[in-house]
Amino acid sequence: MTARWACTSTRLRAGSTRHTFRRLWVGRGGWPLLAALPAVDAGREEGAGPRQAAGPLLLGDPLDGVVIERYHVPRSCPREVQLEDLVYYRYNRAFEDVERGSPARGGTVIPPQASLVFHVLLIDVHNPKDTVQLETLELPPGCVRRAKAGDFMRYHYNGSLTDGTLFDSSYSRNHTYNTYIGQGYIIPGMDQGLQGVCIGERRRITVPPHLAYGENGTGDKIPGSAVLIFDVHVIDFHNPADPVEIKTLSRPPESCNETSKLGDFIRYHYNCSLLDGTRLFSSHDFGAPQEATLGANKVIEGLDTGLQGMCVGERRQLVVPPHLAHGESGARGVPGSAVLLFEVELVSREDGLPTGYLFVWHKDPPASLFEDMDLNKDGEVPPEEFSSFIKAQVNEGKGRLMPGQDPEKTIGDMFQNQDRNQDGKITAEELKLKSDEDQERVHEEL
Ligand SMILES: [Ca+2]
Ligand SMILES: [Ca+2]
Repeated sequence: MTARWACTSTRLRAGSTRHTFRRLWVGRGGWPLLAALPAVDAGREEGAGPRQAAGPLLLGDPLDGVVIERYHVPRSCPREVQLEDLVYYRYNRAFEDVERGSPARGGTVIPPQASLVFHVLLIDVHNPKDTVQLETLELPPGCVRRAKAGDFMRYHYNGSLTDGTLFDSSYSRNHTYNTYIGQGYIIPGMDQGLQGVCIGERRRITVPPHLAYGENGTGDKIPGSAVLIFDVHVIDFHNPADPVEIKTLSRPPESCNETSKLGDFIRYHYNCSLLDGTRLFSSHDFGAPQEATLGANKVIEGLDTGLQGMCVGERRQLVVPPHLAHGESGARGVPGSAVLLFEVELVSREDGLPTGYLFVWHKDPPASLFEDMDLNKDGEVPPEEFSSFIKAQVNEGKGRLMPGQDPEKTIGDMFQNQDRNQDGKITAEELKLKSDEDQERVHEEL
């Protein structure tokens, strides 16, 4: 028969022996409640459940005539004493004078026919057969993903003993605890207890000693055979195999023919936060969209991926795991191993140029390139002539400059590249197209 130790106040007066009266306290709580003894609430009378568990502890069977009153039960009572449990308790004992019927405390000699009154405070209870107990304290709405073995988790926790003594807290260190779960890096009870949590969930995990620090305990704060209670707040978790998670929030009404791709120069707005809602960065703080060339290692890998395939005007939500963001060490304002949440909006998109190119022709370059550049036909091309020529090509739609940089700077860089002896002018011998240079280099290598 299963012992039934309900988590409510219980007063038991059983049997025919009128003078036998016992008080047993069950549940978990603190000493001061003993002072409440005289104020037993007889109105909370319940069934005869406690006797099965009380017998082996204090009195032995049979229990006929034992009166048990539960005069305090803690609000949270996840674990009730059952047969074969190992219990830790404190007690006070008093006598009841049978003849006079009035309690007499103290003394070491137990008179004949005395009734014994025990006030019992249960400190701890566990059973080698116990498993981890889970209690969800808060579950965020819309949880679709639950943690599994092999996930890497960041969480805060308060760890306490069953009497409420706090033995450890991540909050005191002002830093989440970060670990893989289900792989033996933490005590088995936590490895088990953290599985199945949602991001943002608050969960109470009660760990029996054989899944924690066993009979010996650890340090000076966790005694032997202690049941541990962890109140956990999961900040985020991810798996090292996670890709960027992409969710389109809205698309422009008209369909777009071209979407963003590697090499494109794009402008985009973004808001970046942690999964617990902590706001980190926003392009709106700078009053202008962020600019980037996709695939040019200018943004984190997760954005390089998550910003591809977008129509101009599209809005997306991106969940970026740390191995595609700022990694284990984090960055300024970004905690190590943090999962990042982005909301991005593509503002504009232009085809980029091949790597290393500052300017490309849309068709073949003019056959008489140097002559075309040398506007006054004196055999030399100074910066002014060069700049006028390139701008004319762009204006006539014959070629285009590298996007995302001040055109004057780009043209200046092009001039520097061509003026090989750095005398401030380009000669016919100096002028070379990059495609020809690349061609020559390939030949040399061959
Ligand atoms: Ca000239
Ligand atoms: Ca020169």
